[in-house]
Amino acid sequence: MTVALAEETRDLMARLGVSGTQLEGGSLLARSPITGEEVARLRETDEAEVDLLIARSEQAFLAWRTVPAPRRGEFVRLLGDELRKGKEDLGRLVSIEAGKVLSEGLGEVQEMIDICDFAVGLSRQLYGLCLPSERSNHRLTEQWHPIGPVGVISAFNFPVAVWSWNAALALVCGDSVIWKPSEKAPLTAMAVKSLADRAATRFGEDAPDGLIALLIGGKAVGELLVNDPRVPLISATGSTRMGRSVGERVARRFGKAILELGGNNASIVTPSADLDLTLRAAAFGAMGTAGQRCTTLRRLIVHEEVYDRLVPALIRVYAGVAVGDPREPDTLVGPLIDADAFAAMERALDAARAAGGHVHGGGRVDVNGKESFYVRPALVEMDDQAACVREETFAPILYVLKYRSLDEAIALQNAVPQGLSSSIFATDMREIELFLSAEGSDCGIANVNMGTSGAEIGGAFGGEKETGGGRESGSDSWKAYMRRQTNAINYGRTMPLAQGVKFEI
Ligand code: UN1
Repeated sequence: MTVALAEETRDLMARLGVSGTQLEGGSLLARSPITGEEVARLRETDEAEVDLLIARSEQAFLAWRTVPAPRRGEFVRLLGDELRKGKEDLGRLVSIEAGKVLSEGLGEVQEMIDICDFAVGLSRQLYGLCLPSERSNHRLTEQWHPIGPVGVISAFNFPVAVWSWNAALALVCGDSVIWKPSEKAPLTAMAVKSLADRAATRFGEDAPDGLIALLIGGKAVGELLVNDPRVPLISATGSTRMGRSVGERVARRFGKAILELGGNNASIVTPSADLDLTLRAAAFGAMGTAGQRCTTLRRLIVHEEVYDRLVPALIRVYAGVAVGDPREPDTLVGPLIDADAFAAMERALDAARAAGGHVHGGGRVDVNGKESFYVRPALVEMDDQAACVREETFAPILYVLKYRSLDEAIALQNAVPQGLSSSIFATDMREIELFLSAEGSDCGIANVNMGTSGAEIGGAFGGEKETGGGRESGSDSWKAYMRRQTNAINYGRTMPLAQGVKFEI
Protein backbone atom coordinates (compact mmCIF):
# COMPACT_ATOMS: atom_id res chain seq x y z
CA MET A 1 0.00 0.00 0.00
CA THR A 2 2.72 2.45 1.06
CA VAL A 3 4.77 2.13 -2.10
CA ALA A 4 1.72 1.98 -4.36
CA LEU A 5 0.39 5.41 -3.44
CA ALA A 6 3.74 7.20 -3.88
CA GLU A 7 4.24 5.39 -7.19
CA GLU A 8 0.79 6.24 -8.40
CA THR A 9 1.44 9.89 -7.53
CA ARG A 10 4.64 9.85 -9.58
CA ASP A 11 2.84 8.24 -12.52
CA LEU A 12 0.02 10.77 -12.42
CA MET A 13 2.45 13.66 -12.10
CA ALA A 14 4.53 12.34 -15.00
CA ARG A 15 1.43 12.10 -17.22
CA LEU A 16 0.52 15.66 -16.22
CA GLY A 17 4.03 16.77 -17.20
CA VAL A 18 5.88 16.97 -13.86
CA SER A 19 9.09 14.94 -13.83
CA GLY A 20 10.17 12.64 -11.02
CA THR A 21 13.21 14.79 -10.22
CA GLN A 22 10.89 17.64 -9.23
CA LEU A 23 9.37 15.38 -6.60
CA GLU A 24 12.46 14.54 -4.61
CA GLY A 25 15.27 16.06 -2.63
CA GLY A 26 13.41 19.05 -1.17
CA SER A 27 12.43 19.95 2.37
CA LEU A 28 8.65 20.19 1.96
CA LEU A 29 7.06 16.82 2.61
CA ALA A 30 3.96 16.15 0.54
CA ARG A 31 1.71 13.61 2.22
CA SER A 32 -1.50 11.95 1.17
CA PRO A 33 -4.19 12.00 3.87
CA ILE A 34 -5.44 8.68 2.46
CA THR A 35 -2.67 6.82 4.28
CA GLY A 36 -0.66 9.67 5.79
CA GLU A 37 2.37 8.52 3.83
CA GLU A 38 4.93 10.75 2.19
CA VAL A 39 4.45 10.87 -1.57
CA ALA A 40 7.04 13.52 -2.51
CA ARG A 41 9.66 15.91 -1.15
CA LEU A 42 9.50 19.27 -2.81
CA ARG A 43 11.93 22.09 -3.07
CA GLU A 44 10.61 25.30 -1.50
CA THR A 45 10.88 28.60 -3.32
CA ASP A 46 13.45 30.70 -1.47
CA GLU A 47 13.32 34.42 -0.88
CA ALA A 48 15.58 35.34 -3.81
CA GLU A 49 13.50 33.21 -6.17
CA VAL A 50 10.26 34.75 -4.92
CA ASP A 51 11.75 38.16 -5.67
CA LEU A 52 12.79 37.05 -9.14
CA LEU A 53 9.44 35.43 -9.92
CA ILE A 54 7.56 38.56 -8.87
CA ALA A 55 9.88 40.68 -11.05
CA ARG A 56 9.22 38.33 -13.99
CA SER A 57 5.53 38.44 -13.32
CA GLU A 58 5.62 42.21 -13.44
CA GLN A 59 7.39 42.05 -16.83
CA ALA A 60 4.90 39.47 -18.06
CA PHE A 61 2.05 41.74 -17.00
CA LEU A 62 3.45 44.65 -19.02
CA ALA A 63 3.33 42.51 -22.16
CA TRP A 64 0.10 40.62 -21.40
CA ARG A 65 -1.94 43.78 -20.81
CA THR A 66 -1.35 44.77 -24.44
CA VAL A 67 -2.64 41.47 -25.86
CA PRO A 68 -6.30 41.98 -26.91
CA ALA A 69 -8.69 40.54 -24.35
CA PRO A 70 -10.38 38.04 -26.73
CA ARG A 71 -6.91 36.74 -27.60
CA ARG A 72 -6.19 36.35 -23.89
CA GLY A 73 -9.45 34.41 -23.81
CA GLU A 74 -7.95 32.04 -26.38
CA PHE A 75 -5.15 31.24 -23.92
CA VAL A 76 -7.71 30.42 -21.23
CA ARG A 77 -9.60 28.29 -23.77
CA LEU A 78 -6.43 26.27 -24.33
CA LEU A 79 -5.96 25.96 -20.57
CA GLY A 80 -9.51 24.60 -20.34
CA ASP A 81 -8.69 22.21 -23.18
CA GLU A 82 -5.61 20.90 -21.32
CA LEU A 83 -7.76 20.48 -18.20
CA ARG A 84 -10.31 18.51 -20.19
CA LYS A 85 -7.56 16.21 -21.44
CA GLY A 86 -6.02 15.87 -17.98
CA LYS A 87 -9.30 15.62 -16.07
CA GLU A 88 -9.08 11.95 -15.06
CA ASP A 89 -5.46 12.19 -13.91
CA LEU A 90 -5.79 15.53 -12.17
CA GLY A 91 -9.06 14.50 -10.50
CA ARG A 92 -7.37 11.42 -9.10
CA LEU A 93 -4.42 13.50 -7.94
CA VAL A 94 -6.84 15.84 -6.12
CA SER A 95 -8.21 12.75 -4.37
CA ILE A 96 -4.73 11.62 -3.39
CA GLU A 97 -3.64 15.02 -2.17
CA ALA A 98 -6.81 16.32 -0.50
CA GLY A 99 -8.43 12.97 0.36
CA LYS A 100 -11.60 13.68 -1.60
CA VAL A 101 -13.73 10.87 -2.95
CA LEU A 102 -13.15 10.39 -6.67
CA SER A 103 -16.37 12.02 -7.89
CA GLU A 104 -15.45 15.13 -5.91
CA GLY A 105 -11.89 15.09 -7.23
CA LEU A 106 -13.27 14.97 -10.78
CA GLY A 107 -15.90 17.57 -9.85
CA GLU A 108 -13.17 19.92 -8.77
CA VAL A 109 -11.51 19.68 -12.19
CA GLN A 110 -14.89 20.14 -13.87
CA GLU A 111 -15.28 23.35 -11.86
CA MET A 112 -11.96 24.51 -13.37
CA ILE A 113 -13.11 23.69 -16.88
CA ASP A 114 -16.38 25.53 -16.29
CA ILE A 115 -14.69 28.72 -15.11
CA CYS A 116 -12.35 28.59 -18.10
CA ASP A 117 -15.38 28.43 -20.41
CA PHE A 118 -16.96 31.29 -18.49
CA ALA A 119 -13.78 33.37 -18.76
CA VAL A 120 -13.47 32.76 -22.51
CA GLY A 121 -16.92 34.31 -23.00
CA LEU A 122 -16.06 37.05 -20.56
CA SER A 123 -13.00 38.00 -22.58
CA ARG A 124 -15.34 39.65 -25.08
CA GLN A 125 -17.54 41.22 -22.40
CA LEU A 126 -15.32 43.32 -20.14
CA TYR A 127 -17.81 46.13 -20.53
CA GLY A 128 -17.52 49.65 -19.23
CA LEU A 129 -20.45 52.05 -18.97
CA CYS A 130 -21.35 55.12 -20.94
CA LEU A 131 -22.81 57.72 -18.57
CA PRO A 132 -24.82 60.88 -19.23
CA SER A 133 -22.67 63.96 -18.79
CA GLU A 134 -24.19 67.09 -17.24
CA ARG A 135 -22.10 69.26 -19.59
CA SER A 136 -22.87 69.90 -23.26
CA ASN A 137 -20.52 68.36 -25.83
CA HIS A 138 -19.09 66.06 -23.19
CA ARG A 139 -19.03 62.33 -23.01
CA LEU A 140 -18.57 60.40 -19.76
CA THR A 141 -17.50 56.78 -19.89
CA GLU A 142 -15.73 54.26 -17.78
CA GLN A 143 -13.38 51.55 -18.87
CA TRP A 144 -11.63 48.66 -17.17
CA HIS A 145 -7.88 48.15 -17.39
CA PRO A 146 -5.68 45.26 -16.24
CA ILE A 147 -4.47 45.82 -12.69
CA GLY A 148 -1.10 44.03 -12.46
CA PRO A 149 0.24 40.77 -11.08
CA VAL A 150 -2.42 39.03 -8.97
CA GLY A 151 -1.32 36.95 -5.99
CA VAL A 152 -3.50 33.90 -5.35
CA ILE A 153 -3.23 32.05 -2.05
CA SER A 154 -5.27 28.85 -2.09
CA ALA A 155 -6.28 26.34 0.58
CA PHE A 156 -5.84 22.57 0.72
CA ASN A 157 -9.53 21.71 0.47
CA PHE A 158 -10.07 23.05 -3.05
CA PRO A 159 -6.43 22.95 -4.04
CA VAL A 160 -6.92 23.79 -7.71
CA ALA A 161 -10.52 24.93 -8.36
CA VAL A 162 -10.32 28.07 -6.27
CA TRP A 163 -7.07 29.03 -8.00
CA SER A 164 -8.79 28.63 -11.35
CA TRP A 165 -11.71 30.89 -10.34
CA ASN A 166 -9.13 33.59 -9.74
CA ALA A 167 -6.65 32.79 -12.48
CA ALA A 168 -9.09 32.34 -15.37
CA LEU A 169 -10.62 35.74 -14.65
CA ALA A 170 -7.31 37.46 -13.94
CA LEU A 171 -5.81 36.14 -17.19
CA VAL A 172 -8.60 37.36 -19.44
CA CYS A 173 -8.54 40.65 -17.54
CA GLY A 174 -4.91 41.08 -18.63
CA ASP A 175 -3.20 40.28 -15.35
CA SER A 176 -0.34 37.93 -14.64
CA VAL A 177 -0.81 35.41 -11.81
CA ILE A 178 1.43 34.38 -8.92
CA TRP A 179 0.14 31.32 -7.09
CA LYS A 180 1.02 30.26 -3.56
CA PRO A 181 -0.88 27.01 -2.96
CA SER A 182 -1.35 25.52 0.50
CA GLU A 183 1.76 23.70 1.73
CA LYS A 184 -0.66 20.81 2.36
CA ALA A 185 -1.52 20.62 -1.35
CA PRO A 186 1.42 21.63 -3.57
CA LEU A 187 1.34 18.66 -5.97
CA THR A 188 -1.92 19.43 -7.73
CA ALA A 189 -0.69 23.02 -8.10
CA MET A 190 2.49 21.81 -9.80
CA ALA A 191 0.42 19.64 -12.11
CA VAL A 192 -1.87 22.52 -13.04
CA LYS A 193 1.12 24.79 -13.63
CA SER A 194 2.45 22.17 -16.03
CA LEU A 195 -0.89 22.06 -17.88
CA ALA A 196 -0.84 25.86 -18.07
CA ASP A 197 2.69 25.67 -19.55
CA ARG A 198 1.38 23.28 -22.20
CA ALA A 199 -1.38 25.76 -23.01
CA ALA A 200 1.21 28.55 -23.23
CA THR A 201 3.32 26.53 -25.66
CA ARG A 202 0.30 25.94 -27.86
CA PHE A 203 -0.65 29.61 -27.62
CA GLY A 204 2.70 30.80 -28.87
CA GLU A 205 4.92 33.77 -28.15
CA ASP A 206 2.10 36.12 -27.13
CA ALA A 207 2.09 34.32 -23.77
CA PRO A 208 5.03 35.96 -21.99
CA ASP A 209 7.43 34.05 -19.78
CA GLY A 210 6.36 34.24 -16.16
CA LEU A 211 2.69 34.81 -16.95
CA ILE A 212 1.82 32.20 -14.33
CA ALA A 213 4.29 31.77 -11.48
CA LEU A 214 4.18 29.15 -8.74
CA LEU A 215 5.63 29.64 -5.26
CA ILE A 216 6.05 26.49 -3.19
CA GLY A 217 6.25 26.78 0.57
CA GLY A 218 4.48 27.77 3.74
CA LYS A 219 3.51 30.91 5.57
CA ALA A 220 6.87 32.70 5.12
CA VAL A 221 6.63 32.40 1.32
CA GLY A 222 3.04 33.61 1.42
CA GLU A 223 4.04 36.64 3.46
CA LEU A 224 6.67 37.66 0.93
CA LEU A 225 3.95 37.72 -1.70
CA VAL A 226 1.42 39.49 0.50
CA ASN A 227 3.86 42.24 1.54
CA ASP A 228 5.17 42.96 -1.96
CA PRO A 229 4.03 46.33 -3.36
CA ARG A 230 4.53 45.04 -6.92
CA VAL A 231 1.44 42.86 -6.40
CA PRO A 232 -1.59 45.17 -6.33
CA LEU A 233 -4.17 42.46 -5.66
CA ILE A 234 -4.06 39.48 -3.33
CA SER A 235 -6.85 36.91 -3.41
CA ALA A 236 -6.65 34.64 -0.38
CA THR A 237 -8.74 31.65 0.64
CA GLY A 238 -8.38 30.04 4.05
CA SER A 239 -9.03 30.61 7.73
CA THR A 240 -10.27 33.86 9.20
CA ARG A 241 -7.03 34.10 11.15
CA MET A 242 -4.96 33.90 7.98
CA GLY A 243 -7.29 36.34 6.21
CA ARG A 244 -7.09 38.90 8.98
CA SER A 245 -3.31 38.90 8.73
CA VAL A 246 -3.36 39.06 4.91
CA GLY A 247 -6.03 41.78 4.87
CA GLU A 248 -4.12 43.94 7.34
CA ARG A 249 -0.81 43.59 5.53
CA VAL A 250 -2.30 44.33 2.12
CA ALA A 251 -4.31 47.30 3.43
CA ARG A 252 -1.20 48.78 5.04
CA ARG A 253 0.39 49.11 1.60
CA PHE A 254 -2.92 50.18 -0.04
CA GLY A 255 -3.16 47.00 -2.04
CA LYS A 256 -6.49 45.33 -2.74
CA ALA A 257 -7.59 42.03 -1.26
CA ILE A 258 -10.23 39.47 -2.13
CA LEU A 259 -10.76 37.41 1.01
CA GLU A 260 -12.70 34.16 1.08
CA LEU A 261 -12.43 32.96 4.65
CA GLY A 262 -14.33 30.91 7.18
CA GLY A 263 -17.94 29.86 6.89
CA ASN A 264 -20.36 28.73 9.58
CA ASN A 265 -23.18 27.84 7.29
CA ALA A 266 -26.69 27.08 8.45
CA SER A 267 -29.84 25.63 6.96
CA ILE A 268 -33.27 26.40 8.38
CA VAL A 269 -35.85 23.62 8.12
CA THR A 270 -39.38 25.01 8.33
CA PRO A 271 -42.65 23.12 8.95
CA SER A 272 -43.44 23.31 5.21
CA ALA A 273 -40.16 21.64 4.17
CA ASP A 274 -39.97 18.55 1.95
CA LEU A 275 -38.23 16.42 4.58
CA ASP A 276 -37.01 13.71 2.24
CA LEU A 277 -35.21 16.26 0.10
CA THR A 278 -33.95 18.04 3.23
CA LEU A 279 -32.48 14.82 4.58
CA ARG A 280 -30.48 14.17 1.40
CA ALA A 281 -29.31 17.75 1.05
CA ALA A 282 -28.27 18.04 4.68
CA ALA A 283 -26.34 14.75 4.52
CA PHE A 284 -24.28 15.88 1.54
CA GLY A 285 -23.88 19.41 2.86
CA ALA A 286 -22.62 18.35 6.27
CA MET A 287 -20.67 15.15 5.52
CA GLY A 288 -19.48 15.67 1.93
CA THR A 289 -15.72 16.34 1.60
CA ALA A 290 -15.56 15.13 5.24
CA GLY A 291 -16.88 18.52 6.37
CA GLN A 292 -13.87 20.31 4.89
CA ARG A 293 -15.50 22.82 2.57
CA CYS A 294 -15.83 26.45 3.49
CA THR A 295 -19.46 25.98 2.44
CA THR A 296 -20.01 22.84 4.55
CA LEU A 297 -23.31 22.76 6.42
CA ARG A 298 -22.37 23.26 10.08
CA ARG A 299 -25.68 24.21 11.70
CA LEU A 300 -29.16 22.80 11.10
CA ILE A 301 -31.91 24.94 12.62
CA VAL A 302 -35.06 22.82 12.71
CA HIS A 303 -38.63 23.83 13.57
CA GLU A 304 -39.96 21.99 16.61
CA GLU A 305 -42.90 20.56 14.61
CA VAL A 306 -40.66 18.62 12.23
CA TYR A 307 -37.67 18.01 14.52
CA ASP A 308 -38.74 14.51 15.59
CA ARG A 309 -39.38 13.44 12.02
CA LEU A 310 -36.15 14.76 10.56
CA VAL A 311 -33.44 14.53 13.20
CA PRO A 312 -33.72 10.81 14.16
CA ALA A 313 -33.68 9.94 10.44
CA LEU A 314 -30.55 12.05 9.96
CA ILE A 315 -28.89 10.39 12.96
CA ARG A 316 -29.54 7.02 11.27
CA VAL A 317 -27.95 8.27 8.04
CA TYR A 318 -24.93 9.45 10.05
CA ALA A 319 -24.58 6.04 11.68
CA GLY A 320 -24.64 4.26 8.32
CA VAL A 321 -22.63 6.55 6.04
CA ALA A 322 -19.64 4.85 4.40
CA VAL A 323 -16.41 6.26 5.82
CA GLY A 324 -13.36 4.90 4.06
CA ASP A 325 -10.57 5.11 1.55
CA PRO A 326 -11.72 7.77 -0.95
CA ARG A 327 -10.45 5.64 -3.85
CA GLU A 328 -13.12 3.03 -3.10
CA PRO A 329 -16.24 3.63 -5.20
CA ASP A 330 -18.68 3.22 -2.30
CA THR A 331 -16.96 5.66 0.05
CA LEU A 332 -18.83 8.87 0.78
CA VAL A 333 -16.62 10.30 3.54
CA GLY A 334 -12.85 10.25 3.13
CA PRO A 335 -10.14 11.28 5.60
CA LEU A 336 -9.46 14.53 7.40
CA ILE A 337 -6.41 16.31 6.04
CA ASP A 338 -4.14 15.62 9.02
CA ALA A 339 -3.69 15.06 12.76
CA ASP A 340 -4.32 18.73 13.58
CA ALA A 341 -7.73 18.56 11.91
CA PHE A 342 -8.61 15.52 13.99
CA ALA A 343 -7.44 17.22 17.20
CA ALA A 344 -9.57 20.28 16.37
CA MET A 345 -12.61 18.04 15.85
CA GLU A 346 -12.03 16.31 19.20
CA ARG A 347 -11.67 19.66 20.98
CA ALA A 348 -14.90 20.95 19.43
CA LEU A 349 -16.82 17.82 20.43
CA ASP A 350 -15.49 18.06 24.02
CA ALA A 351 -16.58 21.69 24.15
CA ALA A 352 -20.01 20.76 22.77
CA ARG A 353 -20.44 18.06 25.44
CA ALA A 354 -19.36 20.51 28.14
CA ALA A 355 -21.98 22.94 26.83
CA GLY A 356 -24.68 20.27 27.25
CA GLY A 357 -24.68 18.99 23.67
CA HIS A 358 -25.78 15.43 22.84
CA VAL A 359 -23.16 13.99 20.48
CA HIS A 360 -24.09 11.24 17.99
CA GLY A 361 -21.15 9.70 16.14
CA GLY A 362 -17.67 11.18 16.03
CA GLY A 363 -14.47 9.35 16.91
CA ARG A 364 -11.65 7.90 14.88
CA VAL A 365 -12.07 5.02 12.43
CA ASP A 366 -9.10 2.87 11.46
CA VAL A 367 -9.13 2.65 7.67
CA ASN A 368 -5.48 2.84 6.59
CA GLY A 369 -3.46 2.78 9.80
CA LYS A 370 -2.41 5.29 12.37
CA GLU A 371 -0.86 7.93 10.11
CA SER A 372 -4.23 8.74 8.53
CA PHE A 373 -7.23 10.37 10.23
CA TYR A 374 -10.64 9.02 9.34
CA VAL A 375 -13.60 9.89 11.55
CA ARG A 376 -17.25 9.10 11.88
CA PRO A 377 -19.11 12.35 11.15
CA ALA A 378 -20.76 13.79 14.27
CA LEU A 379 -24.25 15.21 14.70
CA VAL A 380 -24.64 17.21 17.90
CA GLU A 381 -28.03 18.19 19.33
CA MET A 382 -27.63 21.50 21.13
CA ASP A 383 -30.05 23.41 23.36
CA ASP A 384 -28.58 26.73 22.34
CA GLN A 385 -25.96 28.28 20.13
CA ALA A 386 -23.02 27.89 22.53
CA ALA A 387 -19.57 29.35 21.82
CA CYS A 388 -18.35 26.14 20.10
CA VAL A 389 -21.26 26.39 17.63
CA ARG A 390 -20.35 29.94 16.69
CA GLU A 391 -16.84 28.87 15.67
CA GLU A 392 -15.88 27.15 12.44
CA THR A 393 -14.29 23.75 13.02
CA PHE A 394 -13.04 22.34 9.71
CA ALA A 395 -14.40 18.82 10.28
CA PRO A 396 -17.68 16.94 9.84
CA ILE A 397 -19.63 18.23 12.85
CA LEU A 398 -23.25 19.25 12.39
CA TYR A 399 -24.86 21.14 15.28
CA VAL A 400 -28.64 20.79 15.38
CA LEU A 401 -30.80 23.44 17.05
CA LYS A 402 -34.57 23.63 17.56
CA TYR A 403 -36.65 26.76 16.88
CA ARG A 404 -40.25 27.97 17.24
CA SER A 405 -40.62 31.08 15.03
CA LEU A 406 -38.95 31.89 11.72
CA ASP A 407 -37.74 35.22 13.10
CA GLU A 408 -35.96 33.32 15.87
CA ALA A 409 -34.44 30.91 13.32
CA ILE A 410 -33.17 33.75 11.13
CA ALA A 411 -31.72 35.50 14.20
CA LEU A 412 -29.89 32.29 15.14
CA GLN A 413 -28.66 31.80 11.59
CA ASN A 414 -27.22 35.34 11.55
CA ALA A 415 -25.80 35.31 15.10
CA VAL A 416 -22.35 34.01 14.13
CA PRO A 417 -19.27 35.99 13.08
CA GLN A 418 -19.11 34.35 9.65
CA GLY A 419 -21.41 35.04 6.66
CA LEU A 420 -20.66 32.75 3.74
CA SER A 421 -23.55 30.43 2.88
CA SER A 422 -27.03 29.63 4.12
CA SER A 423 -30.22 27.92 3.01
CA ILE A 424 -33.86 27.36 3.83
CA PHE A 425 -35.92 24.24 3.31
CA ALA A 426 -39.52 25.32 2.79
CA THR A 427 -42.39 25.20 0.32
CA ASP A 428 -44.26 28.14 1.85
CA MET A 429 -43.53 31.13 -0.33
CA ARG A 430 -43.75 33.59 2.58
CA GLU A 431 -41.10 31.74 4.56
CA ILE A 432 -38.83 31.55 1.53
CA GLU A 433 -39.17 35.20 0.57
CA LEU A 434 -38.64 36.42 4.15
CA PHE A 435 -35.43 34.37 4.32
CA LEU A 436 -34.23 35.93 1.05
CA SER A 437 -35.28 39.48 2.00
CA ALA A 438 -33.20 42.25 3.56
CA GLU A 439 -34.43 40.99 6.96
CA GLY A 440 -33.40 37.45 6.14
CA SER A 441 -30.06 35.69 5.74
CA ASP A 442 -27.03 37.97 6.08
CA CYS A 443 -24.81 35.66 4.00
CA GLY A 444 -23.21 36.05 0.57
CA ILE A 445 -25.05 32.91 -0.54
CA ALA A 446 -28.67 32.11 0.38
CA ASN A 447 -30.18 29.00 -1.20
CA VAL A 448 -33.66 27.51 -1.24
CA ASN A 449 -34.38 23.79 -0.95
CA MET A 450 -30.75 22.86 -1.31
CA GLY A 451 -27.73 22.70 0.94
CA THR A 452 -25.16 25.39 1.61
CA SER A 453 -22.33 23.85 -0.43
CA GLY A 454 -21.77 22.97 -4.06
CA ALA A 455 -22.13 26.40 -5.64
CA GLU A 456 -21.98 26.71 -9.43
CA ILE A 457 -19.26 28.90 -10.94
CA GLY A 458 -21.76 31.23 -12.66
CA GLY A 459 -22.67 33.08 -9.48
CA ALA A 460 -20.45 35.39 -7.42
CA PHE A 461 -18.89 33.34 -4.62
CA GLY A 462 -18.02 34.76 -1.22
CA GLY A 463 -19.51 36.09 1.98
CA GLU A 464 -19.88 38.82 4.52
CA LYS A 465 -18.51 39.61 8.00
CA GLU A 466 -15.53 37.44 8.98
CA THR A 467 -15.83 35.55 5.68
CA GLY A 468 -14.01 38.57 4.30
CA GLY A 469 -16.40 40.26 1.88
CA GLY A 470 -14.65 39.24 -1.35
CA ARG A 471 -16.40 37.79 -4.40
CA GLU A 472 -14.81 35.37 -6.83
CA SER A 473 -15.92 33.30 -9.82
CA GLY A 474 -19.04 34.30 -11.74
CA SER A 475 -21.37 37.30 -12.17
CA ASP A 476 -19.34 40.53 -12.22
CA SER A 477 -16.57 39.32 -9.88
CA TRP A 478 -14.12 40.02 -12.72
CA LYS A 479 -14.23 43.72 -11.86
CA ALA A 480 -12.04 43.09 -8.80
CA TYR A 481 -9.24 41.95 -11.13
CA MET A 482 -9.19 45.22 -13.06
CA ARG A 483 -8.85 48.89 -12.31
CA ARG A 484 -11.71 51.20 -13.21
CA GLN A 485 -11.02 54.41 -15.06
CA THR A 486 -13.56 57.19 -15.54
CA ASN A 487 -13.09 59.22 -18.72
CA ALA A 488 -14.71 62.63 -19.21
CA ILE A 489 -14.21 63.82 -22.78
CA ASN A 490 -14.89 67.35 -23.98
CA TYR A 491 -15.48 67.40 -27.74
CA GLY A 492 -16.73 70.99 -27.84
CA ARG A 493 -14.93 74.33 -28.13
CA THR A 494 -15.93 75.77 -24.78
CA MET A 495 -14.94 74.66 -21.32
CA PRO A 496 -17.99 74.43 -19.06
CA LEU A 497 -17.17 73.33 -15.52
CA ALA A 498 -19.20 70.79 -13.62
CA GLN A 499 -21.64 71.97 -10.95
CA GLY A 500 -21.94 75.28 -12.85
CA VAL A 501 -18.70 76.60 -11.36
CA LYS A 502 -17.34 79.75 -13.08
CA PHE A 503 -13.62 80.45 -13.51
CA GLU A 504 -13.23 83.11 -16.23
CA ILE A 505 -9.67 84.22 -16.96
C1 UN1 B 1 -14.21 26.20 -0.63
O1 UN1 B 1 -14.52 25.32 0.17
O2 UN1 B 1 -13.24 26.99 -0.40
O3 UN1 B 1 -19.54 25.79 -3.25
C2 UN1 B 1 -14.87 26.41 -1.94
C3 UN1 B 1 -18.77 24.84 -3.05
C4 UN1 B 1 -17.60 24.66 -3.97
C5 UN1 B 1 -16.49 25.57 -3.59
C6 UN1 B 1 -16.07 25.54 -2.17
N1 UN1 B 1 -18.02 24.94 -5.33
O4 UN1 B 1 -18.92 24.05 -2.13
